[in-house]
Amino acid sequence: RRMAIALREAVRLEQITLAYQPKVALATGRLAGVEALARWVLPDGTAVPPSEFIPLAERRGLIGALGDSVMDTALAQIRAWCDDGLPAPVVAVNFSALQFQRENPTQRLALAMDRHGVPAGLLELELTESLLIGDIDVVMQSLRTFRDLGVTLSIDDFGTGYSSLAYLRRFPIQYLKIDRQFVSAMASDTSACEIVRLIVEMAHRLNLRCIAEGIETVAQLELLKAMGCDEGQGFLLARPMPPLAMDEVLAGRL
Ligand code: G
Ligand code: G
Ligand code: NA
Ligand code: MN
Repeated sequence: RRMAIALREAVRLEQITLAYQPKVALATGRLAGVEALARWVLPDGTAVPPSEFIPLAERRGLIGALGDSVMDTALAQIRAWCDDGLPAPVVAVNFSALQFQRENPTQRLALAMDRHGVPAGLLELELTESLLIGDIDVVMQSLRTFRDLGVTLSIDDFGTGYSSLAYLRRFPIQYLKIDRQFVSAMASDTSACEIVRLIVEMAHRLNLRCIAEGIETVAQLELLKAMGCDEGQGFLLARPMPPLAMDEVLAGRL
């Protein structure tokens, strides 16, 4: 309860910041994009993990305001990279299912992109399986509008939950993120390895790109390359980093 009040205050004071984690094209090793990850550091220096404050925000009706703040920060960052002459990467923002239940989620996003002068091609939304809760038609309409705007849509944590395959058929997505649990197990567990192989193959047959998240070892990386997985993300490749460190990565890429 006290946490909820503190979180509301932190959102209002714009104390929720973003860290950026690179996504790497596995065939070339080049930067393919970044994921924006929300960070909350209390005045006493304690970092509250997003795995705590995102669900808290969802329970307490704060995810709308938090989501707006995250989006605004991400778009301002893209603008700043462009203004600084850096090669702005596609930025993937996590988008909670509850954000679809608000009034006009698509118009809200379109206005925010306009306000920052950010082209939709530089924005990606990472969606989770919980998307299927609530009114499917409303979600579907929003997804189509996002697509029409030119925003990339991806399914996060693919393979977990209960309806992943239904998503592929019904939603206009471009990108699958293979859940970390399969990636971490793949070098030691044959079935995890075969599941990853099948997801990669299925993604390609459906004309989707795929990315493996949570890559921590060279063995995992080599297996994923051999399978033809398009992109990778994980501590082995790069950790989430503050904006200034990301500036340096982008500058080095010039
Ligand atoms: O940043 P990791 O370091 O701990 O993130 C933990 C979880 O929080 C992940 O599932 C991630 O998708 C989610 N998350 C991080 N930032 C955001 C955000 O801005 N919005 C939403 N909805 N989820 C986020
Ligand atoms: O659910 P989502 O995929 O958005 O989660 C992103 C989370 O995964 C972030 O908390 C990020 O810090 C974390 N993460 C990124 N790379 C790795 C990794 O290689 N290993 C582990 N354990 N977590 C990672
Ligand atoms: Na994510
Ligand atoms: Mn994920």
